[in-house]
Amino acid sequence: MKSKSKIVILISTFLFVLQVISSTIVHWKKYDFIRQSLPLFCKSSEILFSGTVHDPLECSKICSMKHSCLVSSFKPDSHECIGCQEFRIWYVETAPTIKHAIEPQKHLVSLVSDCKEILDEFPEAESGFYEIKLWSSNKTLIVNCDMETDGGGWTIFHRRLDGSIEFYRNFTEYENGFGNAGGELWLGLKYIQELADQSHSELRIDMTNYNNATGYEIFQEFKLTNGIKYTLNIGLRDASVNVAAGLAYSNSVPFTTFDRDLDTVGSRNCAVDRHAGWWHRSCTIVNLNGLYVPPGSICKVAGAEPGQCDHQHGGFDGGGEVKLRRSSMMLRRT
Ligand SMILES: [Ca+2]
Repeated sequence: MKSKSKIVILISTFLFVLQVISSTIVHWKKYDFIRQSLPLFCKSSEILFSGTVHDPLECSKICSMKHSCLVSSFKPDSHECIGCQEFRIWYVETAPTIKHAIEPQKHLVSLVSDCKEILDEFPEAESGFYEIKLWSSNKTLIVNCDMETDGGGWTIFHRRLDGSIEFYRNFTEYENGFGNAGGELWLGLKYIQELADQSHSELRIDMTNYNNATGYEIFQEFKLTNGIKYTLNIGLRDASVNVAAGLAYSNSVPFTTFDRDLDTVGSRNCAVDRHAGWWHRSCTIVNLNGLYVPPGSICKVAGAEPGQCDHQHGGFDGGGEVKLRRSSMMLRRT
């Protein structure tokens, strides 16, 4: 009897472990995700099933059993569960550092082309990190979407926060991008150009100085033209701006880096003078890619004259002499 009990216990244990393992496999197989407050993310035409279930695992299991179900979603407060036939949007994470958060989902393919499309389809979408697929190249990118400022739908392509990323880079780096969506970022000229080429877009730049005063400029048309010259084309400055940062001075100007001089100054390279790849004319008023200089630090790069600070991360009402703590640039289809 004893040995029979042992066998029963062993079999029961084995079955239990097997169930746990298979549950775990099922749980991850369909890349299910849990939403705390937002509506479940799949378009109504793509909903395969919906209903109330006990927990996310049950939701995932139902999806796993249906061949055409690509992703399931569970809402903890109402216990709603849906399965989608087509994966549309992957909401990544709102954490400031996203590297680990996005790793498990990297293989997922989403079909939204920018933050504006996300907001159009899901008006309650929150600011955060989303995977998008660019409309022409089909390149997938993780982008940071601002869904709050002035109605939201902004795709952020430039951001300075803390000086953690070096912005004195060559043309190839400016073309392909550097930094990351969760921190300091330059998305890349070729991607910015493609995003802006999708339709009419507006451009917004935001700045915060070291007194924590904020300012912004908006331009009604934004394009990067002339192929790999990435010439800045911005339309009229929106009347709602609250600072005159001076980006309009760079209008119709190609992008210059220290290894690719397209500015209008024959005797020198503005990217070297201003320590930044930028749309330098001769040279610039606002310098959002310049040297990050916290308060108390000396604004000094090799070759600069003593007291010369126009190579710093600067630009506010009145121009680049004002040090900036933060800045961002973003675009939105109109
Ligand atoms: Ca030059």
